[in-house]
Amino acid sequence: MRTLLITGGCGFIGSNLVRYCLKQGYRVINLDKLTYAGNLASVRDVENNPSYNFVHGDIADTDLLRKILAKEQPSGILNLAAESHVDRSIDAPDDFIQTNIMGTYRLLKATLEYWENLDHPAKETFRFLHVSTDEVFGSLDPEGYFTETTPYNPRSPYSASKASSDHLVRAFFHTYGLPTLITNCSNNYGPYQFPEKLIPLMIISAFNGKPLPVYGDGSNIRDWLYVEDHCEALVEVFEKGRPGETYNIGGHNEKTNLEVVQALCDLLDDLRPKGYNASYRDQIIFVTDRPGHDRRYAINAEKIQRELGWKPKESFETGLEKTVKWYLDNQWWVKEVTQGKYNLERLGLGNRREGTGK
Ligand code: NAD
Ligand code: TDX
Repeated sequence: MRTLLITGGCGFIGSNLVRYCLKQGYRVINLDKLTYAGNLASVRDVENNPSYNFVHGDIADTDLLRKILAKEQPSGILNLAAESHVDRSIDAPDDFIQTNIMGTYRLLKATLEYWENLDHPAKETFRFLHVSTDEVFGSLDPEGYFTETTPYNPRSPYSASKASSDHLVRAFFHTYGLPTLITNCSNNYGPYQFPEKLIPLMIISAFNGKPLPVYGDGSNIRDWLYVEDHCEALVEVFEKGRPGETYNIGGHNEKTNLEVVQALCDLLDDLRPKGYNASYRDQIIFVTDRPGHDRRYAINAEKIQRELGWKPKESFETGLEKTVKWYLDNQWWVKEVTQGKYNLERLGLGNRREGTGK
């Protein structure tokens, strides 16, 4: 049984990936710092699985990393640990610099030390997969797509920190020969996403009779991918990708934010009708735009389809319906992960910048 070290496995994509890898027959070590976005509730269903082990810790803790690697002898690392919310990076960039840049660097350094001392054939088959975002490429006009050769042009503290980490990963491949892979993925949605992000925030706010705040005029475009499709793509890249390469992952689902929010309202109107001709759409309001709001993201995912045969299974309609039903059925989870941490308030106006910068 091959062992994987997954970092950030108590977050949204990480917890879905932990479940997926266990189903694929891997042994999984989950290293997570349990920030506001990381919750043991998201992996409760696997905590007693004998092939699963949780370690509470930081990817920037070199001593801890050395101990985990020496003890668990993983045949690969999938790095998902990160600060991931653009709005929070506007208010308080420090944690983004610390975890996304310094954390990735320390993880790379400890991994290199471990990999250099591996014997044949473990050394040849070892892989370090760094999970990144399409936001490193910047913002698109109405035409065109991000490809793997699109120049980096990050525009938020979040995307700049992710871009830096991608560069470090590539540097470790070219300089030291560490067998790395990078994936750049579009917006994910699905179960276990922290309710600060657009789709869960709108579902939960709608259901609780709160306003649905659409930034600007709602015409910004995102390319949506169901999280389980992303997990499948990550394992394909991990198992079959060529070291040193980058793979774009996308859902071929470009939607304006207003279209997404309206689709959610229509699903809720069917699943939990308000009655008397009222619609959840009545709760939509337009609010001050996000500072530096990227206009459009859209992924060209031909490379991963051509080379690895991956394409998404879920359509936006089927994925969104599954997601809405999941949030309606799992309100215990929402309560548990938000309690004392987040009250669905507006973030990222940049008017309460925090952090010491030290
Ligand atoms: P998330 O915020 O839901 O989860 C991040 C997890 O990392 C949490 O469990 C948190 O506790 C953990 N973590 C944070 N700092 C840590 C540290 N220093 N050490 C160990 N653990 C730490 O994020 P997500 O949406 O699941 O994203 C996962 C990864 O995928 C990120 O790298 C993100 O940049 C990338 N990504 C996300 C999306 C998306 O739409 N959500 C799209 C493309 C790429
Ligand atoms: O209340 C809101 N109203 C609104 O109009 C929120 C929270 C968001 N938005 C808009 C902003 C974006 O155009 O919706 C869009 C999606 O916003 P987020 O869910 O914050 O995601 P985004 O900023 O696009 O970034 C996401 O996708 C790429 C993830 O958070 C990143 O981690 C990932 O890298």
